[in-house]
Amino acid sequence: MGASDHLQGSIQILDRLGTRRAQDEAAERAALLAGLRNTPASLSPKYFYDELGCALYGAICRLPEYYPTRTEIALFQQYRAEIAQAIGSGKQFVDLGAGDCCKAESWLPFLAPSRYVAVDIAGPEITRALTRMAQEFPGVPMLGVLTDFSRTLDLDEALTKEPVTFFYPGSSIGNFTPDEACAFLRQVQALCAVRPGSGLLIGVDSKKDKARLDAAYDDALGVTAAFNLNVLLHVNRVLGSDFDVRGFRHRGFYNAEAGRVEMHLEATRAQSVCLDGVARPFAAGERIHTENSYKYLAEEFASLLCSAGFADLSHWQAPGPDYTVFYARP
Ligand code: AVJ
Repeated sequence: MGASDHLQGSIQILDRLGTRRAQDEAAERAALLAGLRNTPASLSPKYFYDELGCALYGAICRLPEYYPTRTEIALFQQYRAEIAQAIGSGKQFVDLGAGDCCKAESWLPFLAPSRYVAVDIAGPEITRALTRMAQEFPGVPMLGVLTDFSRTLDLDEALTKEPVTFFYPGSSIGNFTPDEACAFLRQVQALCAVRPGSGLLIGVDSKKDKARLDAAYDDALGVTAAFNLNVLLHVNRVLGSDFDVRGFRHRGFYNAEAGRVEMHLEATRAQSVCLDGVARPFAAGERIHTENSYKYLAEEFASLLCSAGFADLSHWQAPGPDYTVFYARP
């Protein structure tokens, strides 16, 4: 354990982010700056998840227009026993992007895992959530891993040699391009392959009617707009920049040709932002691309899983089909 790792009752937190940030904070900052100076400007959706961003994402999941979360919850409820039987019990349960751990919470009684490993980029949220989980499941050892797995999933040393169930719900895989998603799934497959009895439980949102996707990412209450705009407040803290939130507006829409929802922040007027001492002018209407959320037909995602080396697939689908849950084994 490093200096920043600490014990909290039966909970252990591995702060990979602290270690990593200390090592290449400059590289992270440089990548963020480079994206913002680019034309078109862009930034990584990982910057959404500061404290306020996590709360706003929780609110998005309760919006009438944002169907993915409740559709996935309904699928899990309907097929819980069947899915649990396919997975088996007593394995390590690794929650990728665990957030508030609410989705995993409903699985633990059915999977009786040997340990629960919550992986996330948001430190305060995961620490709070694991404290709650430890009280609810006193017999299950809890490990929190603070890390950014968008590039590499270096979990090998955090895992034991026992079989592992990876849990990647919410269609978060959609934040990767299909090529990146394939590379990420290959890493999961490799961790599974050396631990016989392992697999991946993953939820994937489907391509569908543009009007429904547009509404899901541009809701009437403006919660998604606040979630998107909040990234500027986070970036200001990270970079010491002076983005004016009122100088930008939210855009969220389905790009059917690209098979993805896109979110952008659009300058409402010409303005200049000071980025690391250098002015970055924005023309009126110029956009910062903040997120892609790729959507997959079940057959498209099945072939992506196969390209990543998963050979044994089971799936469960919500009517529409709006959403698919896969259990994939090497
Ligand atoms: C957390 C990546 C699954 O893409 O639907 C919600 C994030 N962005 N509304 C998604 C999000 C805007 C969400 N994921």
